[in-house]
Amino acid sequence: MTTRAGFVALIGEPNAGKSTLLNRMVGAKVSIVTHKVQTTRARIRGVAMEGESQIVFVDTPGLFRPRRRLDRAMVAAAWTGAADADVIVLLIEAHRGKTEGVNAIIDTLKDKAQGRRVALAINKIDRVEAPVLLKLTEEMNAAFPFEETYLISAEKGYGVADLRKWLAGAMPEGPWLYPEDQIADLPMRMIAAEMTREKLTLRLHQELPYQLTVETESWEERKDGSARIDQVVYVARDGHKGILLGKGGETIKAVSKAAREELEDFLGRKVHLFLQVKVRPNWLEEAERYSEMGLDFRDGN
Ligand SMILES: Nc1nc2c(ncn2[C@@H]2O[C@H](COP(=O)(O)OP(=O)(O)OP(=O)(O)O)[C@@H](O)[C@H]2O)c(=O)[nH]1
Ligand SMILES: [Mg+2]
Repeated sequence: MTTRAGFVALIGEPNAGKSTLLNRMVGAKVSIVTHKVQTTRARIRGVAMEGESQIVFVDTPGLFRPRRRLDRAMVAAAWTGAADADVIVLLIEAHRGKTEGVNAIIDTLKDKAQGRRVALAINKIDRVEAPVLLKLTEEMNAAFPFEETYLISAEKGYGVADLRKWLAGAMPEGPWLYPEDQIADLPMRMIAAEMTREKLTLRLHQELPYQLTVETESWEERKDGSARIDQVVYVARDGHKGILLGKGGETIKAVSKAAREELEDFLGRKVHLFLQVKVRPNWLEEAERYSEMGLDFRDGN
């Protein structure tokens, strides 16, 4: 039996649907998804099996022009993910087409993709008519020599099986990298923190989701089979703490309930989740916050 195994980096602009695609490929929600840009902050790996191939998908933060240290560290993490991969899949949005942001990514790809196989996935095809796709496929392939182009809807599942089959064949021969039944390569405490950050991002407006971070402080297994999880939400300002708590604490309560329900689903058992909000004016400049997120602090320089 010839087994294959390798890494596939999913790159693209923020909101392209990278995390949605990773989750679909893996068959479980291991990477958080929101309708807002810059949801994913670090490289998140999900493992999928296809025949004798093991495909390790690497979800990456969206590529954009970074302003803050955190943004720079995120963008650096995305390009490192691409550099380490056997195959790179560039995701773009069908309805937005070949944007300035996509052009900038293609320019960098020309430098960084040397010798690596690169495929294009035009995502969200459920949002456009067929002729748009034809034109976009031509335009994109004129700009970069993609080995393959797939038209997909990560959300609805269209075209995903074909992409997966091609990727399986494109993986180098070699032993599997993870046990066959493993789907993610992320500590549970971090998945749990991400779930809470997703619920916060969905509920809070404007800049606030970008000004906070969530960390799991302790995880205690209880005799009755349940888990007690304590998390801290770091915010930069007093005012943000007030908004997060909401009137009579109703916002944080709702977030906590939604996160707990998802965690219970994921773990298949009861969870007691406790959230504490701490004001930490300088958290965006603290190395420890970055390592907790799985980012390299120095990349932000
Ligand atoms: N209509 C449609 N929406 C999609 C599709 N795939 C993803 N979405 C939506 O697009 C939004 C962004 O999806 P994500 O998976 O979070 O995108 P991302 O590329 O990981 O974004 P960042 O982590 O911010 O870089 C979410 O609201 C998804 O539900 C699709 O095929 N069709
Ligand atoms: Mg994402």
